Amino acid sequence: MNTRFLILSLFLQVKSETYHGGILYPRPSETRQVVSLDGLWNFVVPQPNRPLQGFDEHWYKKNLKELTDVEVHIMPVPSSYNDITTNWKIRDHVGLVWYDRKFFVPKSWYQIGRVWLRFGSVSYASQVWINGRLVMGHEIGHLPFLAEVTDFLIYGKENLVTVACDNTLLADTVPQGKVDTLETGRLVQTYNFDFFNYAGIDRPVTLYTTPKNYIDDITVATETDGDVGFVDYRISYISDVNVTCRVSLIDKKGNVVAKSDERDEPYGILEVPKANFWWPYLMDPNPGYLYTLQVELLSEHRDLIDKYSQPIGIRSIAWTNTSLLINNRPVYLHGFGRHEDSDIRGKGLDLPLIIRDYNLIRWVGANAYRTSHYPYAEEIMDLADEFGIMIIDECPSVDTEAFYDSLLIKHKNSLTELIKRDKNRPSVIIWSAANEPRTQYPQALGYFKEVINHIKSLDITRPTTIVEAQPVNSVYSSQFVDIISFNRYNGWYVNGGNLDVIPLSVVAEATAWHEKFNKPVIMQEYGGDTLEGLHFTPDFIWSEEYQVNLMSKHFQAFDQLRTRGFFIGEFIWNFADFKTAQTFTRVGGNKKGIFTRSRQPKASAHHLRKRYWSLATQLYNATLPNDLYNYVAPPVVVHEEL
Ligand code: GCB
Repeated sequence: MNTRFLILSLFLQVKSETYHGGILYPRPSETRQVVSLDGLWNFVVPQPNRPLQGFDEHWYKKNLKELTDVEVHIMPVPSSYNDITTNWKIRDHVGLVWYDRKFFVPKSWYQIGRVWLRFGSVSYASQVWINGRLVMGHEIGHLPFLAEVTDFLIYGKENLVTVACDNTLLADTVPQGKVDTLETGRLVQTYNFDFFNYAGIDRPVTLYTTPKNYIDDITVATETDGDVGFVDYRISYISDVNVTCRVSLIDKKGNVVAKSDERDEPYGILEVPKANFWWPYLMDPNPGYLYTLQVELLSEHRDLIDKYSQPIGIRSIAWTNTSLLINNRPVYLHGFGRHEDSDIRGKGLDLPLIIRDYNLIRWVGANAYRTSHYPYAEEIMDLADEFGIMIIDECPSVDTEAFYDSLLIKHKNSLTELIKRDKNRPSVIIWSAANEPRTQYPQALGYFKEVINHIKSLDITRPTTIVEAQPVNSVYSSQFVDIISFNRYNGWYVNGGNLDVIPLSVVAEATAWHEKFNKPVIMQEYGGDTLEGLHFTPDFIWSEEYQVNLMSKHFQAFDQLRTRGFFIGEFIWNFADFKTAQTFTRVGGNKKGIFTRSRQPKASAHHLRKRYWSLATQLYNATLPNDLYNYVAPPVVVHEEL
């Protein structure tokens, strides 16, 4: 079986059904109802030598539970399926898997208007049927997709939803991968990126209603001038009757602070005197201030047709060739590269984990992170908005090594979908087009010119970056971006065991990037694997002491660079240990976390905490937490000589 066929078999048939309108997060309102389809689904892997068994036997027209020649598992949604069972063949499976579940649709929804089915993400490609009829397909994981299912449902009765999910990564998928066949005939997925290729229905599934005439999308851009905020909005709607759009901006106390004029057009600018700006964490005592933009679609007689409430923050972003400014103040980014990753659930959305992560992020005094190496769940992004954590929002392009036209189309699609999803988020301050592509190849020039132009055609309010691993003099891409990002593992992959070289190397490289491209520079990744509980003094590679000292040497470099005026951020790799593919270079995964995979601090976390809080005190006058330094002895009292 040619594995290319797996993905192609899915997508040739479905392009036309995919919804190309807005992708607003499902929120209940006076005119909308939301029902979760999360829970326990049935799950089946086809027989090993029959990858298309489900299609051949029309599983989408059957209850998976009733199949007899395959094992039917119970699978939690949302979750990656890989680590849930005890079967390595499921963990390492390549190709299609099938999910289904029944759900009830109330009779009252008949003629309610429209009913929609939305997936927060399915990794990587999927097709969806309702009651045996194909409703949509989607390629690219980590991004939401939806379809109207009004005419597919049986009202007042039980319905069946079936999902075929394909995790195959090939030369023209985002991200890229390769499928090989072992001597035994088993397929194996290989890829260059350094995280486990988790798959499945890993984010929430929702069924929701809108009226027949409905608000389809909202686009907001904000500006500041003195203490006045400006909210530029554009509403798109679908309606077969004449409508107007009433827009109101509501503060946290419920007061309407601005509203559209009497014409109620679907676009306009709201002016907010004495606005509460959205400030990053630690830059203001009340970071992450969010207003609600309430949008109402009204009939000619001013009756309410549809209503949607969008959280927004008022802030400005500007950038120069040396700095990045939020609300006209230069910011210095101190944070992490991260992953959506945890034991058992893989990349599955897990609210306790997310809250724990944000508690640790704030405890450590970070003000930013990058969604390395794919878009994170909307629920995670909502909390970044709310806590004032600045986000470098990365699309799922990671370690691309060959640049094809067909890949370029999909890469651009992933950015279209990402920007459509995250354009209104105040936390998103930079778009990252890719992580570590092989930009030393001449084909990268035309490819990334198009990618960056594409981002600019969708959003000019935020700067762009590409996270580079190639040396400064060999890249064909950095001239197109607004901000230079580079990754370098000094003291680890380069000069492992030789920490003393770090300050010199980091200062020299960051300076070279700035001198060549005349743009602000961020170090997006540095770090070293560290086995929790391994101690050596003097420090030795893999020990907690080594990680702490590796960081200190980088801090010295960063502090020198900060005085030069163009260095705008430091991101340690990684927030927490995470799972990778099986290889002899990884002991149970990547251990560069400053927290363990179960989110407990290594010595490095305490060390980083002292630095990030000192930065926040120096830069923004933040008050240090009183448990930052341990009691050692009373302050020294100097007795004057009599
Ligand atoms: C990198 C990659 C990241 C890896 C990291 C490492 O440059 O961007 O995905 O996990 O190195 O630890 O090797």
